[in-house]
Amino acid sequence: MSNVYDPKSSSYVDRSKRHSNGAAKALLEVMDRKKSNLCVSVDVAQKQSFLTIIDTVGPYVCLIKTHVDIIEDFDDQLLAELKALSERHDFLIFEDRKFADIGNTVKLQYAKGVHKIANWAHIVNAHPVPGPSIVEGLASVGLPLGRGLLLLAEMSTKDNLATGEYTTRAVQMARQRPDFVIGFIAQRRMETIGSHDTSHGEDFLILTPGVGLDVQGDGMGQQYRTPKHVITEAGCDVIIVGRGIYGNGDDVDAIRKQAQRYQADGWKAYLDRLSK
Ligand code: BMP
Repeated sequence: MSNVYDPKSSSYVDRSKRHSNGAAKALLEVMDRKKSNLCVSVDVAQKQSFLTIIDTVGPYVCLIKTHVDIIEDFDDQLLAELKALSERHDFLIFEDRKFADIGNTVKLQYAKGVHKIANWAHIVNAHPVPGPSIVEGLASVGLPLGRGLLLLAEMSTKDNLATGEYTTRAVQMARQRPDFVIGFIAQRRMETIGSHDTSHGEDFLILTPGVGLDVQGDGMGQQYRTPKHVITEAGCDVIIVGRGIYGNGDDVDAIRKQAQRYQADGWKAYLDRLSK
């Protein structure tokens, strides 16, 4: 059928109009505006290093991914500076918290504690393992603030358990809350999973970790694919890159060059996909 909607062949900006969730819309719009489908995952333990990397890669990314619990000298000033950088460089913030508990607990973890994640993260993610109640708990905090949630439907690591029926159930959970669940952490598109009818125009954001241009793994189970494989071939939307950008030391010129390289490569892969 030629009129079946396919997110893979639609532009990011056209797709932004299909999303009602504010965070999904904003992400697709910034991707189009900055010509970037690059998310940098800033997994470092010192506040100064964290902020320096973000300030350096900021112009080239649509999204910054954080693991805020890694930071040893965390304070509220760090959050103020992170927010200021997000406004100056025009990117969204994704806290990779991987919530995985009962609704009541995740609600507290999202809104409270030292980090008060809901106050500053436009997007968070959750493991679907507890079932739909995890989404309900998080939505009760995030929806009033205009936030979005990603479910981990697949993982990038060798021999991970998020496959088959587990992935299908994750997609079914997302379909129950399209106002809040904006997509997945996954390795390929998810719309055809558990449903052969894509004509109703389903559109999920697929954010994909395990991306690297120079190495295939990290010796600890991580598996890397190239932007071409992830974006052009598998049809994912956002490449998540961590050590591929800053793994060779603190030199800001080297970090900037790597961010520019991944941005260019990811965008070319997207244009190649659209022209197919
Ligand atoms: P790196 O590019 O340095 O391997 O970092 C990948 C990042 O993506 C890490 O922050 C990790 O927590 C995250 N991630 C992953 O690698 N695989 C997954 O399946 C899900 C993730 O969130």
